[in-house]
Amino acid sequence: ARSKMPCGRGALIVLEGVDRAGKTTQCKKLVQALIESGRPAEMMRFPDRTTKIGQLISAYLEKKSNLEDHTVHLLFSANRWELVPLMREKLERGISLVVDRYAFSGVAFTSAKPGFSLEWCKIPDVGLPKPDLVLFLQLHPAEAAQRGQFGSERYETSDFQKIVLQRFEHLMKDPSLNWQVIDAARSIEDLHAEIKTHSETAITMAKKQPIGEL
Ligand code: T5A
Ligand code: NA
Repeated sequence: ARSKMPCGRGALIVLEGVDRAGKTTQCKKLVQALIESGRPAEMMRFPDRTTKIGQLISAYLEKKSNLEDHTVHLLFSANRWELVPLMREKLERGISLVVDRYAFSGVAFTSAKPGFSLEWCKIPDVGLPKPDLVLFLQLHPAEAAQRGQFGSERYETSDFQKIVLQRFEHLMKDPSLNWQVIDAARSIEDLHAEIKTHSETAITMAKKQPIGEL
């Protein structure tokens, strides 16, 4: 019988960063490059706006609906949990997942609101598959501003984004996670080269280890 995991499991690679740091651009390029080099890979993004929960979140972000702050935090987490069976299945089949935002965005954004502690914000995501690599695309707010005006979605104000960045900087101190900070002020190609190198290392390492938990 054929082995279920002929070449080991895939790696869970997460891209995080402030708005307009280039996460989506880099996720797409990374998946393409990994596939071209013979490493099976797929992209995912959170929030995944296509599910029923994702549609509630999308309406909230578009300001078409209002949701209580704790409630929307739990919906963002539920949106990750509902994808966990699919994520595990793909990882176990040897497919690496390149994920555009994950639990760290969840914690950074909600804890930037008044009255929310980092500790409370982390709890709903405890037990999610643990990323093998978290790439943080670091971009100064002034540089981000040069990439166009803020959109009309919720959270797209520079004051809020500054607090979000502080929360991310705190999360990056967690030594149990493999954070790599990438200077996102450089060209798309320069960023891509660095991201690809880190990802190839993570994919090699992940083959020898079980999937961890947050
Ligand atoms: N959220 C999310 C929560 O509150 N809780 C949660 O749990 C989660 C998961 C989702 C919102 O929800 C919040 C966070 C967010 O507020 P989204 O749909 O992920 O938002 O956000 P988007 O608006 O799609 O993405 P961003 O604004 O964050 O942008 P990206 O993906 O970082 O950047 P990208 O690649 O789209 O590029 C932005 C622009 O810059 C250019 C691109 O061409 C594009 O025009 N660019 C560059 N320009 C110069 N140099 C480079 N190196 C460049 N790279 C890209
Ligand atoms: Na994006």
